[in-house]
Amino acid sequence: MSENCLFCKIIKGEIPSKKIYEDDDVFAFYDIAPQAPVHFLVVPKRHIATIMDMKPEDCELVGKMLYRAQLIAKDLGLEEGGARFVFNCKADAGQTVFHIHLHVVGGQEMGWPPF
Ligand code: IU
Repeated sequence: MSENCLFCKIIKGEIPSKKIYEDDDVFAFYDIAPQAPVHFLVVPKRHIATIMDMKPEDCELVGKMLYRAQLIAKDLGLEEGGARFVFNCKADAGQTVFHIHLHVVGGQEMGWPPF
């Protein structure tokens, strides 16, 4: 846990969120400002600031995030149409919260490239 991290506070319940799922390693909740009909975030309970701060020992944890994200996506009706699974990393990608989070957006067609 990191003292002033917004997502650490959400995980601890100090800041409210619309929780979807929680286990010992990961936490998932609806994004407060959805960018698509379905938009949720999957975060690790362990504080990792950016994807570029990943260490070898984080590989299994990030795999668990992805695994859980696709299960939730299917539960929320995205299996047929698919979804986008995104990590924004640092300034150029628009990362605003420095605790890694996997965005899952879906429920509509999306364009590419995303800028
Ligand atoms: P980003 O990839 O760091 O830009 O994404 C941060 C996301 O966190 C963004 O989509 C916000 O809407 C979302 N969020 C949230 O769900 N709850 C909050 O209390 C805050 C941000 I602050």
